[in-house]
Amino acid sequence: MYQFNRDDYNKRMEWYQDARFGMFIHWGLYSIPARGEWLRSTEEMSIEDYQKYFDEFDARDYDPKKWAKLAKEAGMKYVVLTAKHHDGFCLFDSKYTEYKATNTKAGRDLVKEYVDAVRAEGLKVGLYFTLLDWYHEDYPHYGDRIHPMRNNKNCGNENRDFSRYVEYFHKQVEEICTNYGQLDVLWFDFSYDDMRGEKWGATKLMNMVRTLQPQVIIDNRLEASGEGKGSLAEGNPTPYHGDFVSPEQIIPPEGVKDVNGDPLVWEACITMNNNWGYHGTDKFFKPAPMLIKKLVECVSKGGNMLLNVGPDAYGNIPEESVEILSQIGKWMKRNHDSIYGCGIANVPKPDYGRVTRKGNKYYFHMFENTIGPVPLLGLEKNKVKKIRALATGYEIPISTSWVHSDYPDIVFANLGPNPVLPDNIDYVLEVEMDD
Ligand code: FHN
Repeated sequence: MYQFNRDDYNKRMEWYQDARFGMFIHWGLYSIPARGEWLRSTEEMSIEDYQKYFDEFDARDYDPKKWAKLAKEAGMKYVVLTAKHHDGFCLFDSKYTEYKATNTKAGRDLVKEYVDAVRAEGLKVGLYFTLLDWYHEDYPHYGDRIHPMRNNKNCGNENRDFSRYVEYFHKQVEEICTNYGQLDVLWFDFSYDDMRGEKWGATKLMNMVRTLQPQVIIDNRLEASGEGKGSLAEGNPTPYHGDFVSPEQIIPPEGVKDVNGDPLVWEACITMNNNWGYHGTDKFFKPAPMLIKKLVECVSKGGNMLLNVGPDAYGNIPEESVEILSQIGKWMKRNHDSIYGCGIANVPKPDYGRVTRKGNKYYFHMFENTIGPVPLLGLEKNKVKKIRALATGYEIPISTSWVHSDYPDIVFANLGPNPVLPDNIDYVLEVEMDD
C-alpha cells in the first residue's frame, strides 16, 4: 500500500525539477480530420462515423527517432506521448481491445517504437493515458457532460457497468507499466464532476502503478484537472496524489503553493498553436521568442513547461513547430544553465525581464535593455563574485557610474555603450555570489 514519504518524493522529483522543459505529443486518429482531438465530442460524432479514420490510419511517415531528436535539439529533457486519448484508440498493442494501432494499416506498436527512440536520445519517457474513453461501451454516454453521445437518448446508460470499464482501463495501465520498460512520467487526464479519485479506482490503480513503476512521476489529474491542485497541495496526500500540479494553457500568475504557502512542483502544459491534436487551419503558432520567455517565466516561478506538438495524419510534426523548436534549441544551447535545475530566485522581478536561480548563481534574463546600467535587484553588493554574459562567458563589469549614485545599495551591471543587446530575445547575465 503506497504511503506518501517526503524524502522518497523529493528524490523521485529531482530529475523532473532539473529538467524544466518537456515535449507533449498528441497524435492519433483525430490527426486525420485535423479539427482537434475533441472532434468526436464537439461534433457529437458517432463511432460509426469516426471509423473511417481507423480504417485509414497508416502512420506512413511515423518515425519517433525524428521526434526524439527534435525534442533533444530543442533542449527538452522529457517527452510525453498520448498512449490513449479520449477517443479510446490505443497507440499501444493492448490485448484488451481491438481498437488499437496494431489493428490498423499501421500494424505497429507505436508506443514501443516511441519509448525506444526517446530512451535512445537519453530523454525521459512519458506516457499520457486518458481516464475518459468515448469508445468503451461501459463508459457513461447519454447525459455525460462531454461524451460524443451525451445528447443521444438512444445511448442510455442502463446496461453500462462502469466497474467493468474501470477494470478495463486499469488492465491497460498495467500493460503500459509492464510492457514498455521504465516509465518516467505517467500523465493521466482528467477528472471532472464526480468522476475523480476513487470513482476511477485510484487507490488500487496507483498501488499497482507504484509497484510496477516505483520511480514514475504522475500528474494530479486522478483527482483534479487543469483546474484544482490535488491532495498534496492540501497537505493531506491521498495514495493517488499528483506528484505535480498541471495548470493548462496558463502560467500561474504567482507560481503554485500548498496550504502552508510552500512552493509546489508544477508543470504548465501549453500548445504551440491553439490545438493539442493536429489542426489543419490553426496556424496561430506562438513565436519562438515568446515561448522562450514563457519557459523562463515558468522556471522563475518554480515550474516546468510541457510544450505540445501535434503530428499530422502521417506522423509528421508540422513545419511551423519544427522551426519554432529549432529556434528555441539555438537559445537553449547557449543559455540552458539558466533553465536546467533553476527555480525561484527570491529577488524582486526586474522591469526588464525575469530572474532564475540555481544555488549561488542568479540568472538575470534581459528581454529588453535598460536606460543606463542594469540594476540587479535583491543581491548583496559586496557578495557579488562575478558577472558573465552566460552565452559567451564574456566578463560584465559592475558599474561605478555616477548616474546610480542615489541607489548605493543596488548593484548595477555595466553592459557598455551599445543600446542593442547581443541577444534580442533574452540576454542572460550570470551573477555568481560568494557562497
Ligand atoms: O481533454 C484533454 C485535451 O484533449 C488535452 O489532452 C489536454 C492536455 O492537457 N488535456 C485535456 C483537457 O484538459
